[in-house]
Amino acid sequence: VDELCFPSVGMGGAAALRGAKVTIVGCGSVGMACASSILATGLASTLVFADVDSKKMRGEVLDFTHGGAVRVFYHANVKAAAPNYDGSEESDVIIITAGARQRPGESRLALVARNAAIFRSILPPLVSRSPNAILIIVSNPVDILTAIAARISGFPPGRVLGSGTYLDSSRLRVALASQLGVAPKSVHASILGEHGDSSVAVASMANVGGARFADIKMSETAWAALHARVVGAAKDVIELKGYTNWGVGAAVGALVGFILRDEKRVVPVSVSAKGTYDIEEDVFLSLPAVLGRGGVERVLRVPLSAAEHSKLHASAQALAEVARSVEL
Ligand code: 6V0
Repeated sequence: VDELCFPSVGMGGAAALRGAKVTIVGCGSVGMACASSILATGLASTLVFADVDSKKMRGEVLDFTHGGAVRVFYHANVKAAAPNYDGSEESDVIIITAGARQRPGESRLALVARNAAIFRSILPPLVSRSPNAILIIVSNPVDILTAIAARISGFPPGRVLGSGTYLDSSRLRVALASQLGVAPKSVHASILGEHGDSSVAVASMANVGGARFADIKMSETAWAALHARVVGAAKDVIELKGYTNWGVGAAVGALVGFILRDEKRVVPVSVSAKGTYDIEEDVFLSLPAVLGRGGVERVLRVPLSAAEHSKLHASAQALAEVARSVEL
């Protein structure tokens, strides 16, 4: 059944035959939005949920299972992991959304100590059960926690990535597209650096259907205002509904698809940045990365303007400062 239901195009090895196994740690609003969009890819044959709140986790498993007869993409087996993470063995991808949620008005960086402690407890049992997995970190502050996850897991840097500014870039593309009256997919624009206040909206790379941003004649002020709106977008949603989940869930589902289909898609995600773009700090932040079955297979060096380059460095320094205050 798996072979019929789960296309093997572009997938390598055992995962091609059995469909992939994906574990999601954290059955909150973000984890479940990720689950829904991963199931929609049709690439996972097994989806494992884990959460300290075992009652909620079992409820989510049951709820997802009920869709099995009516939604083709729910053919995946959705299961709950044991408290010690038994059941998550041999996962191809592990997504971490566990953690404390950003409170209204709270900066992402203020969450760091609370979530770092959670990572120290959950990662060792997870990685010992799935030593070949690719880790995708979503919990905030995502860049700091991705660095912590890389350190704790001992995985090579390419197998640990953070969802980073892929979501921010989507927000930017959607905003630009609505201003220009074109489809977001026809807008190519990236936000690099920290998923947060020091991010860099890269105007020099932006283009719409091939027409460069410079040719669209958007002023620098208008670009800066757009970037500020994107940086504040999460706050807007949190003020309205208390949390964000669907946008990030869609972004993470797409990332999982790029990896499992071995797409070699170039997207901004949080990667080990030291040694690239002349960054000297030992930090993770978002850079254009080639995603495939090996995780982050390469980081692309794109030409940045002098101002963008220096903003990226400021972002690295801001993250390094926070990292120093946390015991990695
Ligand atoms: P939530 O709805 O409170 O869910 C968090 C879940 O984690 C809860 O079900 C908890 O029980 C569970 N949890 C807590 N501790 C543990 C543990 N030790 N082991 C297993 N599970 C645990 O939060 P929500 O889902 O809204 O957000 C989760 C995280 O994602 C937060 O850190 C957010 O700040 C972060 N986000 C990251 C985004 C990004 O773009 N990177 C976007 C939105 C939210």
